Amino acid sequence: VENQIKDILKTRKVHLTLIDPDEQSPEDAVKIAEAAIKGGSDGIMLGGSTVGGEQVDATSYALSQAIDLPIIIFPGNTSNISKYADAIFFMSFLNSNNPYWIIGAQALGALEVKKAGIEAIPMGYMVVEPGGTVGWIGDAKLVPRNKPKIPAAYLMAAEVLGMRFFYLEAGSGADKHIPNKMIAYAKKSSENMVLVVGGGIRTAEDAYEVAKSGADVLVTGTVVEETDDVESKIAEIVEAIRSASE
Ligand code: 1GP
Repeated sequence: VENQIKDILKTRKVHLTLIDPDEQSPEDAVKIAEAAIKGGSDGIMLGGSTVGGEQVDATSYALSQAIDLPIIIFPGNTSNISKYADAIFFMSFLNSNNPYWIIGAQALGALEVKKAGIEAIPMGYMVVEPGGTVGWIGDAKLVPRNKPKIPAAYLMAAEVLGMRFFYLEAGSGADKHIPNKMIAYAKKSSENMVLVVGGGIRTAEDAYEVAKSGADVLVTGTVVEETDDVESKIAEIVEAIRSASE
């Protein structure tokens, strides 16, 4: 999955659709995923701050039967592991005040990830104001929006520690996406890290700005929950990302 993403990045930026298995049945998640893929999304991320393992497993299974594009778990906790997914973002919540989210959950989950036999992609995860549910649950020391250089420092540390992806998160449903300047500093701080940006990307304009500022991978979740026409909404966002890739 990592190589697949990196291959696409040679020519253009990537869009991933985040589905929270807590929000709908596995059958409905399949419908959303199929529509998002028709709209041009490059893969499906599965996760949420409060979702349980059974729902993640059942939705991963249903998706694995129906779609060919990567299914990537975006774990909210140690129970969010499924052998039916293709990969897991194995993340450390770098700006949490609680060591559980930095390394404790990872230690508790590592054996299950190995047993599931899915690809683990090492990722630094950083939550910026407003931070939403994940900021609250994860005891985050939220990055102030007017301090654009802070995530760049963490990204460089993550790279030196051997991580290959870095996720800048504003929180699901945030009223504003990550500030453009913050994305730009993070992107400039490393040539090799894959920069993932999510939270609050709702319109084609948002997506264009985030992509132009330097995001490699853009994640949207809330938009598919808010629209009746997933395919057109994702197509609009994907088109903006593609035009920012040129
Ligand atoms: C949340 O970054 C993702 O973890 C997506 O956020 O729901 O605001 O698109 P949205």
